[in-house]
Amino acid sequence: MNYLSKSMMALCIATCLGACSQQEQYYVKQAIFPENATLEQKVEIAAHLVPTPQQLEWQKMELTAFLHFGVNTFTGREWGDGTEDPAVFNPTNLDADQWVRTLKECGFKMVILTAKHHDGFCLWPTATTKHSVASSKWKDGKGDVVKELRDACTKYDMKFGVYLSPWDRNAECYGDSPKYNQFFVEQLTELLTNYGEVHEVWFDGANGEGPNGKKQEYDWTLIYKTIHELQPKAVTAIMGDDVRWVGNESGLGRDTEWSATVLNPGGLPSAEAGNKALEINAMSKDLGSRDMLAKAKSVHWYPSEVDVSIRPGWFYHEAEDSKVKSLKHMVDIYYKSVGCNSVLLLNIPPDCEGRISQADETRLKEFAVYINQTFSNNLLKEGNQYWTAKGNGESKTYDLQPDAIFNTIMLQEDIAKGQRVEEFTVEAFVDNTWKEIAKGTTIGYKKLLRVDDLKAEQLKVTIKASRSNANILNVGAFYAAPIQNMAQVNEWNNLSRENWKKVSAQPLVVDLGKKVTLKAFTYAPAGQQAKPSMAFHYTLYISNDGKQWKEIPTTGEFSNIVNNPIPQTVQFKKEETGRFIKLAATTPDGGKATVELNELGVTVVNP
Ligand code: FUL
Repeated sequence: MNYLSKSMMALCIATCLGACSQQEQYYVKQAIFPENATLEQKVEIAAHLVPTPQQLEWQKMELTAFLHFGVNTFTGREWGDGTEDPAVFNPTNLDADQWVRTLKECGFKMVILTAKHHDGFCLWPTATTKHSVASSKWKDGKGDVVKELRDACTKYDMKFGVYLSPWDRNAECYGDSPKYNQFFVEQLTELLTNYGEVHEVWFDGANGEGPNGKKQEYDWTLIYKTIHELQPKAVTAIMGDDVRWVGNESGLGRDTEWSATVLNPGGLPSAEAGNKALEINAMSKDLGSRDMLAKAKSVHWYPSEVDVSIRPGWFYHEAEDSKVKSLKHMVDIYYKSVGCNSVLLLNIPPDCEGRISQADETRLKEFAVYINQTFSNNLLKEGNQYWTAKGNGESKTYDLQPDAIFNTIMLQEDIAKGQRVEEFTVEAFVDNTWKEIAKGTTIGYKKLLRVDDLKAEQLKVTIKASRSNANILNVGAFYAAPIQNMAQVNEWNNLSRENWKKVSAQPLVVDLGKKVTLKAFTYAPAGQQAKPSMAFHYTLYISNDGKQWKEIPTTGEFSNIVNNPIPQTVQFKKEETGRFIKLAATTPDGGKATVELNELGVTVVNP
């Protein structure tokens, strides 16, 4: 059976999911509307469109990681032109174990590597071209980055994906369509046969050859058939037909984000024609409203993936070490991706050594701690009671933990039964009255809403409009601590933290980015809140090279910090010069204290 006839079968699958008295018809992945279907019929079909098991599993991952690595890492470019000498690829200390270990610790569930970017250089020793690691100096041409990553993923039980750029600026046959299709499918076959299970195959849509460049007609039918035969459980992304590009590289999902969308997925000419007729593409604002359903001939489960880099570029460039996104920016991205019915695909590019750089690792860890701390404590009682709501204004009330302050609301639909909610409100019971505190349109897999800090007895969720009954899986209320802007310069820190690097956590060693003359330093517990891991007794050291340390004479104690955790500034007896500082501190109980970069300030001469 060929791939197309298999997918046609998927259309006809009718199932009863969960406990239902009446047989309901569900459509897996796509449904073609009957001719002359009314809008109501189309809406009913869209409401019963469900993901494939692998699309559902993919959505639940929430956090996935991209690794852009290749010749660009060494040339400083973002797009190589294919003329690069393979000898430039020479990581001095490639450590795939460190990549995956770090990502695992930070909550990521899958890693996708640029096995080949637009420059055509292959990170595995392919038989299809000499333009690969086999011609590089790295490991005398005997290395295989894809294998090293695969082995680390197996070790850490991490899902594994490959990015294989359809656009190839090195391959001579690129543009000779049948020849290149064969070449590309051979590359794909190597990747999908020699490296165990592959969970996501990522095909970029970029092609910058321009009007006078080579025009390649891709054989998407053959490409998809190859994937379905070799890795039937993999999802295919972007030019693939399981996972949709959100439409920007800034980390921004839509407030109204439908996974049941009228965008025709994949690269087949029929899909392109369908989208042209609807005048839409992945960047369009509206991909699933009733207006769009009215115009469309079909509806597709094609959920959004938000791809964004932790740095300005996709590849590592040393000059961008100081431009790693701030914690605040990363958390905003989390709310606008995972919190907007999308999966976040965050790019963390390995450096010239072949490691995740210190600056990125530090930020990832801060991000993971923040997300864990925020979402590990649901302040709502019994938020996980399954609720089937009629979309005509039906409400459900939830009790909050007494005295709990919250500022984030989470709503989740049971998307195994489709995405249905079109409009909802959230009210809080404060001072004996119900007050609307949030409202929105779609929910989907997960919706996160920010509200002002609030203490309330109860929350009420109302489903004002829904396509068929809404299936609410989970509701939550959480407290997200305020985040200080790392770059912030204020009265207790006059040296921008943009160029700081955390060299070690315990004791806290900080590279201030340049040699400075210090007059004072400040410890400011985050959120001005006491916690058991905070610093109480300490010794402060200074150094020019991070190796030879000089102790700075101080009182050695943050007095009364537990009862009054406000910023404490320690003036030095005389000015001290250096680039590194080390704070070795113990907690009020005598354990090792943890001080974060944003809890430390310095007062320097001529900042
Ligand atoms: C883009 C590419 O051109 C970038 O280099 C990067 O790979 C990004 C994820 O997709 O379209």
